[in-house]
Amino acid sequence: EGVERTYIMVKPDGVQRGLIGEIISRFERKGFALKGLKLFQCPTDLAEEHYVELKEKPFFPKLVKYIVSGPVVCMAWEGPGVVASARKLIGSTNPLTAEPGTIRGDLAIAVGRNVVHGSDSPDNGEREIGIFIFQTLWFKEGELVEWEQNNAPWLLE
Ligand code: YYY
Ligand code: MG
Repeated sequence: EGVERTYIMVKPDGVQRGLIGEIISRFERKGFALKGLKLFQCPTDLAEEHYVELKEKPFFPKLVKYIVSGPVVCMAWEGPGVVASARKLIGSTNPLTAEPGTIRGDLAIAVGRNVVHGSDSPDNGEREIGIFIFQTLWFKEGELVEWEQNNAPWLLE
């Protein structure tokens, strides 16, 4: 059993607006460990599977169209409590009510253009990263890197 992991994604608007570095930097500076990273053009079936829990929502078709509208940056981040902490760094779903200091609060104005995704539970973190044997989602076998950053003793007691 490993430490907690979350799936973070710079959405197409974040990529187009030149915010990739800014968004990665928020998680990097916090001290979490990057275990996977790629620029990726998401196909429709994968976007639908990623957001399967929202399938019945009226905004679902529009959401899927948005996610496949351009490349995204897929990331797996690891660390203690990383799922909930990343959600805090990201801010609430609607950027207009997201707190200043959060990614969405600082960088976006529309719920349908909220620049970044973060898993909402550790189970969804694993589901979205895609480590399950009979299911892959955003990452395939071999795409995650097993490594220890040498700053760990300066971040973890
Ligand atoms: O986890 P989070 O991204 O903060 O929100 P979700 O409730 O999971 O919805 C996923 C995604 O759907 C959201 O980031 C924007 C979009 N969306 C929307 O377009 N309109 C809504 N009323 C709610 C969500
Ligand atoms: Mg969500």
